[in-house]
Amino acid sequence: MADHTKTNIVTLTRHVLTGQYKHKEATGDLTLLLTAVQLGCKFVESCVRKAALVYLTGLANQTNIQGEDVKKLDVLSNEMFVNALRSSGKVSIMVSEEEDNAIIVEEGLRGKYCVTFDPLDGSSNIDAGVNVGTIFGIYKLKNADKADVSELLVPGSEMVAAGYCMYGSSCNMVLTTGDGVNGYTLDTSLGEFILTHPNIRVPPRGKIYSVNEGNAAYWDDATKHYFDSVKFPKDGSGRKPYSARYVGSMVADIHRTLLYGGIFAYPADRKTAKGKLRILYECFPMAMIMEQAGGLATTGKVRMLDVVPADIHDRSPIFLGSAEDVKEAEEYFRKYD
Ligand code: AHM
Ligand code: MG
Repeated sequence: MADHTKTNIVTLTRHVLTGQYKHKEATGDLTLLLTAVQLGCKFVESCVRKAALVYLTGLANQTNIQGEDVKKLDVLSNEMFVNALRSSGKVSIMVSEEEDNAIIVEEGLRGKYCVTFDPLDGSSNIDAGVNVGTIFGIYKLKNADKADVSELLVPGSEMVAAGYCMYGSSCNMVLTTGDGVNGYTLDTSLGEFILTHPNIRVPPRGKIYSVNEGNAAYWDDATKHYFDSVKFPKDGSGRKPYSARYVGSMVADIHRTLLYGGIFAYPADRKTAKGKLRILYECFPMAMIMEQAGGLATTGKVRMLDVVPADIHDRSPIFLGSAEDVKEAEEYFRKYD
């Protein structure tokens, strides 16, 4: 419930607009684009809350209680984002985890931005009520007339904004427009994201590691020795073993890492040469957020945001979180390369 005694609340839209006023050349287009992103997130939030009730979970083509076909939640979420972004008039190209090809917006509705997104990341967790999320990255087109997908095959450092929304015990949006990281919580009675976590900074070192340890049999030496080092600190090092936490939903694992510190990783292994996570709508946005919050993100060997994806669904190994923890992981890759 909204606190109706407070009359000067800072909404996400107000906050982003205030930031834009600092730039004389700002047109407000990014704010309008973010309004479309917010709408998509509010829609997904409302669907996730109702999922079990209206049989949105499980397989597509199920019928609901009225006998109507019900779309799977990730299909529905994708359609919502595509429609909201297209009709904003601010986007020319979209890349979604749910679509094999990039979506090129028809002429007349095109704007100067490209958006990459995973509308419902961690969707395999939905049936168990575990946190899921939406992840997005935003780029400014260099050549707005052409709307060429090659504009997205560039280093992640070219992004102008990135964020995620976590659908958990509350609905939290975390956003960076390249000037730090802020967190907003959805006030469902107002239907607005309210600034609740201004200027998030990831602690320089954490006490938690987060990785799917079920893949350990396939890890390379660097990955194996690094995680051994956090679990079995050397005698006399004065360090304690780290705690393990792994939700299996990237948004939830990153959100915890951002607030509490530590390291999250999805490494490459002998089964998956490039790891599992997709560069454009999983690795890059999270890497930008982590760096903007004072943390680091690496493939193990190079800065994540320096990677150039080979195609729109390309994957990369990733280690990100507290700066000191990530630097340590990189040392193991230098040592065992
Ligand atoms: P998805 O996009 O198919 O949902 O997969 C991405 C998810 C991430 O949220 C999470 O970090 C990872 O897959 C977990 O994978 P695993 O089950 O292999 O540990
Ligand atoms: Mg995903």
